Amino acid sequence: MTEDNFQKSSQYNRRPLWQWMLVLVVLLAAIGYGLMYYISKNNIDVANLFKSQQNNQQNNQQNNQQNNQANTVTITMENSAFSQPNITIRKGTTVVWVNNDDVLHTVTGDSNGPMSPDLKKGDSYSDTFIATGTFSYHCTYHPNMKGTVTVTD
Ligand SMILES: [Cu+2]
Repeated sequence: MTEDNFQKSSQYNRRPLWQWMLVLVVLLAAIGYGLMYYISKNNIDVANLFKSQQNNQQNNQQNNQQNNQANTVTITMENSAFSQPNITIRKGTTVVWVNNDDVLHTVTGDSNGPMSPDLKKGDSYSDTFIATGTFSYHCTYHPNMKGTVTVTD
């Protein structure tokens, strides 16, 4: 073996390591690129998934708020009239009557149902309806002030 050949041979011997490094770098680059491509491609789905989860949470919150709002109905008494004289509600709903008039009003069930004290301006009276049925009521001071609450399951 000449010196030249030896150098070539040693070069040749060294080369696999360098090649290994190159292969490793190329492999890592390929894996990295593939991974990034995979992530970037899936990221849209992941982002949408996250977004839709957020939307679901927001929807749930909105639904809860709506349910909370739906569980309370406010009826104002203005110009000697009930703002919503006839309402239909689900069992468990709370109805709040608020007197916005300068005169006294009451919420008095015709036979059963709500039975408020005298309500002066700004006063409110609430009743949670746990039994189904139709409850008609009136104001003891103003016989024309009438209303009904229909409670369904
Ligand atoms: Cu009245």
